[in-house]
Amino acid sequence: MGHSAAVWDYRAATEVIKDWNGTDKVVLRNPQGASARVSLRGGQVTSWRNEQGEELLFTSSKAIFKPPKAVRGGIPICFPQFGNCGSLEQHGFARNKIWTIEENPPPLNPNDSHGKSFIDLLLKPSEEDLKCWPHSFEFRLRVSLAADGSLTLISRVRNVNGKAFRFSFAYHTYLSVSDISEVRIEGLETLDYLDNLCHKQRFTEQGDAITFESEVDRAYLSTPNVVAVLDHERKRTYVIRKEGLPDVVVWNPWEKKSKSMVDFGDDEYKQMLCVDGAAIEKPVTLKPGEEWTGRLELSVVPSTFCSEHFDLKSGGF
Ligand code: TA6
Repeated sequence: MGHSAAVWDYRAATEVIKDWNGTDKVVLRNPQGASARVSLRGGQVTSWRNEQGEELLFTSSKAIFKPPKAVRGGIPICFPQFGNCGSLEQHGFARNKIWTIEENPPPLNPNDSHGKSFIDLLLKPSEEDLKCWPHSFEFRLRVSLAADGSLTLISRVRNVNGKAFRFSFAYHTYLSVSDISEVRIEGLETLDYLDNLCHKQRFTEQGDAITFESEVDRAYLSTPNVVAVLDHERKRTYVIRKEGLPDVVVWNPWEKKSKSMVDFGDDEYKQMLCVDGAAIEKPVTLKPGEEWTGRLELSVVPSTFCSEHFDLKSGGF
């Protein structure tokens, strides 16, 4: 009789620790050795490592881990406002709030838990928040790590208010790359974008894949649900799948802007690229009792595998 494979206890693979400044942080692990870390400060994923222990997300060596400054790296959550397009602080307040762990959230699709290590976080507005954004909401965030090492973030925003409200949103994803000049993005060709370096003027992306040789700060509109970021030097491709997030923000501060940011190293722009699943152009409107879901799945495949087998249009292998 064959030996039964030891069953991996996913609950045990979810551990809550305190980080160096006393903030609770959740560590997720999978049987193959991959891991992810989620800080309760901002519900921010601060680390995502593959089976070899290699860090897949960028965090600046100059990142400031003291509130109110948001941590420069990982995946900050921009809510209820993206950027400075509104009356709130840049990128909203959610990334600066302490979230709580929710033991029994309303159920998700069983596939979102089966064979995954996961944690459920909850954010509700404080009295202070309601003064600057007078809308009662419940923001549920599930972060999960699958057996294949892929990382999924599922945001559910419920309007528990008496009247409708609108918000914009982004998963501000700092990808770690080998050399920005060796990176290309596939899936955004020929799409319109709002250029944040040109007063949000609207342009249409020319040619084929996007490459980088200067500062880029754009919101691509009505994008496909799958985008690929190819890092040639590392022979690695980030596959970004998303739902409920029609836009994609692409940001690299390049040299000059890097020097102007206190929490960013002068040359660090060479090792990072932000590619954010977002809902910006058409803010999400929720009537009382309604709920919005924004889903982001990040996976990594060897570039060779990707170009031979991956069809962006179908989003499948
Ligand atoms: O995502 C692009 C962007 O809005 C840029 O304009 C840049 O400001 C970046 O976000 C970082 O914002 P932060 O508030 O984290 O400094």
